[in-house]
Amino acid sequence: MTLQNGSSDCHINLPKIKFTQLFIDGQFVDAVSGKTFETIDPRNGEVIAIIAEGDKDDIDLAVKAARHAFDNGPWPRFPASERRRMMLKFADLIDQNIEELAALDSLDAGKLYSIGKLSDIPNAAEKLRYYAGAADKIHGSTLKMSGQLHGYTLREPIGVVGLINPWNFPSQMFTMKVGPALAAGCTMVVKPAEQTPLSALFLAHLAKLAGIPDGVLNVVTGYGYSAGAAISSHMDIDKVSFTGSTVVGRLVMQAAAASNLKPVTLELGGKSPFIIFDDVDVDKVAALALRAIVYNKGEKSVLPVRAFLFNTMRPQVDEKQYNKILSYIEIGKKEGATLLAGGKPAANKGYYIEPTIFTDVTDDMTIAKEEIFGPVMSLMKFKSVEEAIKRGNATKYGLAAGVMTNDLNIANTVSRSIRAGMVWINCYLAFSDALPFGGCKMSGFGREMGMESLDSYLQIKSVAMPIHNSPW
Ligand code: TXE
Repeated sequence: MTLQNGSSDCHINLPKIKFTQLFIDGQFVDAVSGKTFETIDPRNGEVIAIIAEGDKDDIDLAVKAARHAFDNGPWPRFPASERRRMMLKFADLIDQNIEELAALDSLDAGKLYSIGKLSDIPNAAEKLRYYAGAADKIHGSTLKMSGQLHGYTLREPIGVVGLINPWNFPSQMFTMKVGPALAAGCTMVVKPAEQTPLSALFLAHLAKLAGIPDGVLNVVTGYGYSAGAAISSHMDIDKVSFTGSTVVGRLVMQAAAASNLKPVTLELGGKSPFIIFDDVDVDKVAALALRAIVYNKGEKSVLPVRAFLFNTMRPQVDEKQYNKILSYIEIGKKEGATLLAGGKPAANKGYYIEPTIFTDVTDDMTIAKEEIFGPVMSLMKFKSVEEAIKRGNATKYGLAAGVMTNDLNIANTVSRSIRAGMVWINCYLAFSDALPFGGCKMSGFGREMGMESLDSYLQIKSVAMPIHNSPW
């Protein structure tokens, strides 16, 4: 069999789906309720596989396993070099299974197989390597105290963590959260998005092959309102890292506060401005904007949705997302924006939408304010640096921004004035595992990637003691 409808995907072999059950305490098991759900191929709306539908009872079991592994198991007690060794092995196993993982994400999320093979999956392995390298470099400080005392800090794993992921980068988001959690010595329960459960289960299998002890990494597939909510409200989970919509991020934070006051990291939606000044090469900007807006089919919160142009077509992840994007396009037309290109379904089956550009978009229009999360871009004109900054900031979100100019003063002024967690100057979508990523305002708080993410899985313990061995 071959994958259908995808330009570069036409001749890849469909992988046999090996793992469809929950992964708890090192075993693949059915949901306690016995319930299942279908995972759908967005190219054609057909069922790929039937997956175990975990809910609160399964989260309880997974947390119990993770708690036991944290309190009694070897993972947090290993020399850090041992954690590093297993994480590196896990990364090597990802590389060895690159084709299967790329095919699973391509099937489940409608991603381009070739991009998965060249970028998503190697990057997923690299994230583990980055944090594996940090595992044995976690240390506190020694401090001088007053009197005959000295103090020092220990940086200890925060405990059992809940990791809730969206569907746009299934394998990469998995290791982006699992990597720092493993390096810190935490144990965890991962809930992948219901649209894309396949690669998470396969990755859990690879973690076991790498020697990561049972109970350290558990994966519960299922829906957000049940399995996801059970994570954020769990009394025995010590931290939640969530990536997804702003609406759900708020629910996660409320549940975390109402239960055991667990800290949360929220990486939410965005409405990123791409500010282009007239001193730059127009062809270069068009090429960059084209690459940026079709990147991952517009399913990326940092995309420069208030600016420029396009190409390669991929399906949106599911019918809900597809209908949502089409309804935003209708709203844009009704509110008076001019449809310059696209705007329609791009195939008679599957969830394909034409890359779409609006002009004559004003700041008060819905398409200028709300995150569409699809290949839709609005072009807006400005007359001064001040106006560009003011309008760039006229959004409730603050995830990312871009500025194109050859004037260093303007580049520095804009990058410092835009309220966003990430600013690209004369480039776009330039990422590094070392560069912390996350937002401000309603794009959330806390950072993924970089040492900042590792810090969020550690807590500081201060210890004080007399310098001489005598009671103080
Ligand atoms: O997100 P949801 P969806 C944004 C983007 C997009 C929107 C919708 O704006 O249009 O999210 O995507 C789980 N308690 N981003 O529908 O619903 C859910 O099962 C706990 C931005 O996928 O937020 C899934 O695992 N968890 C983003 C995860 O949360 C719950 C990337 C995300 O689902 C839950 C993707 C609940 N009550 C989407 N309800 C980025 N920043 O890159 C759902 N979930």
